[in-house]
Parts: sequence; C-alpha cells; structure tokens
Amino acid sequence: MAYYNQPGSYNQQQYQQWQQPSQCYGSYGNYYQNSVFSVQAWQAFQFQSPSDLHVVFTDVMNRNPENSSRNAIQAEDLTNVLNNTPSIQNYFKINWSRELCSIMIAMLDRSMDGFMQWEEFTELLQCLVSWYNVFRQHDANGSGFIEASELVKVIKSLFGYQISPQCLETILKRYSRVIAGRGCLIAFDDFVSLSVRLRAYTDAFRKRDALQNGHETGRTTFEYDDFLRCVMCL
Ligand SMILES: [Ca+2]
Repeated sequence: MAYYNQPGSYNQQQYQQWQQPSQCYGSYGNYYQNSVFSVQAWQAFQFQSPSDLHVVFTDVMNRNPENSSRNAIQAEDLTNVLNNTPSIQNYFKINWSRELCSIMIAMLDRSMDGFMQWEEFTELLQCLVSWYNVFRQHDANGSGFIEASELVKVIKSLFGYQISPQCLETILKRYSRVIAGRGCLIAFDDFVSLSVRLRAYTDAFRKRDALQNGHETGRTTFEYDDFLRCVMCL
C-alpha cells in the first residue's frame, strides 16, 4: 500500500495513469507531457550536443566522491551548475538559491534517494526551459516579472489546475511581491518554486486518493507522519 514511500519501488506505468486529466485535479499531466518532452534543454542553452550538457553534469558530480559513487549530484552542485555555467546563467538570468535547487531535486527525485541522477537532471532542465518560455510569453515588457492576473491564467488555463479563487489568493500572497506603481508581481524563481510545489503536492495527493479509493475522488486521508513526509521533502 505504501510502496510510493520506498526507494526503488516506483511504478512508472501507474504514475502515468495518475497523470491523466482528471475532474478533481485538472490536466497538468497533459501539459507536462506535451511541453516538457518536446523541449531540448541543451539546444536552448546553445550547446553543440547533449553530450556538452553531460560534461557539465559529470564535471560537477566528480568533485565529490559521494556523488560519483552514486552517479548523481546534490542541491549544492545543481546550484553551482545553474549559476556558474555561462550559457545556462545567460539563459535564465537569475541567481538560483540552494533552497530552490533542493526543492527542484525533490520534485523529480524519481529514484527517491535524495540525489539527482542524469535523467532527473535533464528532465528538470527541460521543465525549466519550458516554464521559462511560458514565463517570458507572459512577461510582455521583459521586466523579469509577470503580473498576478497572468499567473492566474497560467495556473488555471495553461497548466490546467482545478483550484479555487481562495487557493489562488493564498498562492499569490506567498509567492508575489508588491512594487510601488507596478502592483502585484511574480519573479521567475518564485514562479518555479510555486510550480514545483503545486505539482508535487498535487501528485502526492492524487496518488493517495487513487490508492485509497480505487479511483480519484478529490478526497483522501493522511496519517500525520505520511503528511509530514509529503511536505517536508519539499
Ligand atoms: Ca534521484
């Protein structure tokens, strides 16, 4: 029953089934399949080939024998790659925090080992490029911020989440900043942070709903410890 908690017991087929559009949870899975897997991050960063990106990954990985033995990197390394690889830094033009990098590793930690393997790394970068494209399209004046009304449009119409105005309000309070004369604005790193959490918490909830009820009902029950494990990993 609780196999989703065990490293290595991940069931890809069942995961994809949970990602189908749903009355209760919207259609983010559709958006994800169609957008993220159609992007090639190495091309966006103007590398010559995917192997250039692989070199960046292995370089940072091999600085720490704990990483090399697992064939994976950690939050600090991801922060390093995003901030110190010129072509990647020039693309997003933001300073990535270690905190956000931890959150992003947790989002795609398919192997549930707390480390980021190469496959998880490439999926993350594709995801970020895809989110950045969305963000730029909504940032009409190129200021590095999108407006609250645009964020709402992205979450509801583009990403396809079924969430209430009250929940959107909560998200805005947490992830926006109010700037004199310019209103309520969202920066790209906050956009990533909220997109990761929205997705990860929705996934965690959906899985438990489907497992407990045999189909999705929009309701599930959590034991205290299970709830903490869902939220504390992000
Ligand atoms: Ca992993």
